[in-house]
Amino acid sequence: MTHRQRNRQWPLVVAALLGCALPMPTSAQGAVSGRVSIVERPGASTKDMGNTVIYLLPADGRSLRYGTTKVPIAMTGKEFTPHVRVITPGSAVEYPNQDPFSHNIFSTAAGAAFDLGTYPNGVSRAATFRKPGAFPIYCNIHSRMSAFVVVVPTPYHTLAGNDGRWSIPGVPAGAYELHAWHERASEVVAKIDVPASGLTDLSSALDARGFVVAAHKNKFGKEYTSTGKDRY
Ligand SMILES: [Cu+2]
Repeated sequence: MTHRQRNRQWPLVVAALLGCALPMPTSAQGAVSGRVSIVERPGASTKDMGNTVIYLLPADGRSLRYGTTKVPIAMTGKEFTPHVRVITPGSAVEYPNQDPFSHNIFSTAAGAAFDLGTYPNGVSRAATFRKPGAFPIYCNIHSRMSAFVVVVPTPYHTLAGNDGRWSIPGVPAGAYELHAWHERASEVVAKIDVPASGLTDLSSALDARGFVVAAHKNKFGKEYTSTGKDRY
């Protein structure tokens, strides 16, 4: 260990002794954080807060640089896990089949259509998303399986926690649009000015009172039949 490396560890030691957490390392970029809530129908409670996507876009419409990733959405127990992924254009989502029976993952969404075919346990296939948007993902065998891949052209994105809290680190100072997306609500957008020190305690409220569950078609654009051996 060099002298320089040892010195860097001192703040960690001090933090451990004091029993406190160190702030994230920052330059001229701060964290932007807040809390989202969902307005539900009377008597209903929110159980899917963690499926809320939060992202920032420059208010002046300029393009941002971002990297690409490959992330999984597993099929397990006839469900997609996690239910929502947020990625950047050019990123891929792979769908490992962890069920003891086959699935056929597809999307017919404009700008993101794909069909991975039918494949069994232990196999994983992937599809790349090129365009921004919120794309529903389905299984052609099990009509109740659904997921969303939300593609945003910004590195400043995150999912809210189950308590609605979210934080996006390393946001350069500037004017942004703060977007909050949830599958059961219309997207909410607010203008924010982020100083170099970051911004906290932002709040967004999504309105899910108008949401109705709508049946979707299979990959052929037809109704699902209930004659399959894996039917519900
Ligand atoms: Cu399936």
